Amino acid sequence: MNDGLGDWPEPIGAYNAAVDFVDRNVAEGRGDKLAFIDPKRSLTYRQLQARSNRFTNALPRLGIGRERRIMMIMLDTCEFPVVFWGAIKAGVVAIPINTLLTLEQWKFMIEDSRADAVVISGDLLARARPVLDDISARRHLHVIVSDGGPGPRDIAIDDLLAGSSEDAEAAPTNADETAFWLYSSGSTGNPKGTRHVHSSPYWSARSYGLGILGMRTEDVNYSVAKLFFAYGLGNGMNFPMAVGATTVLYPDRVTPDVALSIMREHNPTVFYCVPTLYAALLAHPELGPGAGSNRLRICSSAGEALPDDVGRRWQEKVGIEILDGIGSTEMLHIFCSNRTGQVRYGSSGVPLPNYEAKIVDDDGKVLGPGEIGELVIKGPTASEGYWNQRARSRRTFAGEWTHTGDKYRVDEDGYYWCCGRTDDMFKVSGIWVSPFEVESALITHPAVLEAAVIGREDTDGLLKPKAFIILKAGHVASDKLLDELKEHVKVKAGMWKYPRWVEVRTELPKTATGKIQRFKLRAEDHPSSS
Ligand code: 3UK
Repeated sequence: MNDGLGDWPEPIGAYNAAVDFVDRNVAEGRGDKLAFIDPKRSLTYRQLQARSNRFTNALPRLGIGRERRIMMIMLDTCEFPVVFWGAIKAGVVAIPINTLLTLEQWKFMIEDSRADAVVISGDLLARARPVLDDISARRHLHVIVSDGGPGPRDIAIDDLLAGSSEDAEAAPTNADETAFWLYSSGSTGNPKGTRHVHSSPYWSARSYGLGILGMRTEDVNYSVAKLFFAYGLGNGMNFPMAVGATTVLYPDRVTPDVALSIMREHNPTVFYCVPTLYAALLAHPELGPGAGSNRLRICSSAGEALPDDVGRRWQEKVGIEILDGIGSTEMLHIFCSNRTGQVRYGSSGVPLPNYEAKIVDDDGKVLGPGEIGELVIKGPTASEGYWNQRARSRRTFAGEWTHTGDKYRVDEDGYYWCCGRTDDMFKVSGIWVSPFEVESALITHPAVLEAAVIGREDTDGLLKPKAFIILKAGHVASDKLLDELKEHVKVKAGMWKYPRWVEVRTELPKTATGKIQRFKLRAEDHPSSS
């Protein structure tokens, strides 16, 4: 390997990621180092190894063998890495999913993946119960409950682990074998089970964790992005565990107050955040040097473009640069990033070591500096494809090159600049919003006839949903009704998806075939940027 990142042996052939990320830390003398801290407990690397080994041993007892799948609907606590690495060591595929999704989405994912078990945090159990019961009525599904009280037919994780040995043999997996999936959502159709192989955490930790962050054993990591997101998974597990560092986990919703109190209590050295929360922290009266930590050395941002003004103001107030980088579920983590001392705010930086980028037009022709086209990426962490979605896999994973669906340009110095999406999707707080989804939720309200949704910049330059609606006859626009519509979307589609602005119209721009022309609404909304 001549990427200049040291001699961590490359995974080729026989390789199990859990042996590399868990066992190696104990074998190299870091068994007593703290791996994870949550508000209720902590785990050293030795304790993590023992407890995850128990989980590895428990799976065959439940009839869950190699290459089968388990779903994780889990909040960020010490139990998350136990289940994730325990499954991977057994050669069982772990599928962490977003704990904030609707019941229909959870149901789709459990059915689509054909998971044999769902491991769920106690606090989420009551909400998930109808879906778990519905599926259990039709086929066998183990429900394993972590951090909380199981129902009569569920398995308490402590009971499951109590009957297992602390020593486990790793399944003799291959570096190219599927280790875990992450569900990726697109503009149309259902979420896609994005399959990642055992060697991908290694390459991501090597290229971003070591290459960009310079992760060290002494580092203390805090990521506001949860472990079920690819961004959080790398931040909170792969990078620290690659070198035996420590991660602070927080299971509940993060507000600026919560983030600052975690910074003060744990003094992380590495902080990973998303643009919306960087902006919200900047508006917090108590934000000061180190953002409350007395040893903060580096800040990472991803999920959506970091507005340059947010980056500059943060650096001025906190004293540490923000390294914006672009990643995706398909590429597992960040593949193009700014670097310490060479930051260009507003850009996504340059490709990571071990990655290549190019900008192409619709015919696949490579474009030169300054020209806008689609960003495509070549790198060792690309997913090996979507589960049971051949047409979409072939479109996204074209040989060695992965299509991002993002419009970019590259400048003369090789920095990449984000210019929007190739479709109508946009991100709010780093999480995808499909206009179609919000529109669908709006029109289920009795007062709404039609709806069109676009992303619109708020005062911090971050995108939020804006809805244009046509009311049904007999309904009149009032502040009360508009507030009611916002609440309606929160319940139907998800908290972060509700329209921050609702404009009432008498007609909406459409094509001859009746497709809403959102680009026309965007152009009206930002005449200068269209
Ligand atoms: C957008 C960005 C501009 C871009 C992710 C870090 O966000 C992640 O994965 P997703 O699958 O979404 C991927 C899409 O999000 N995006 C992400 N980061 C940036 N756009 N600047 C950025 N810095 O449209 C991309 O195609 O949810 C982020 C690590 C792992 C990830 N999965």
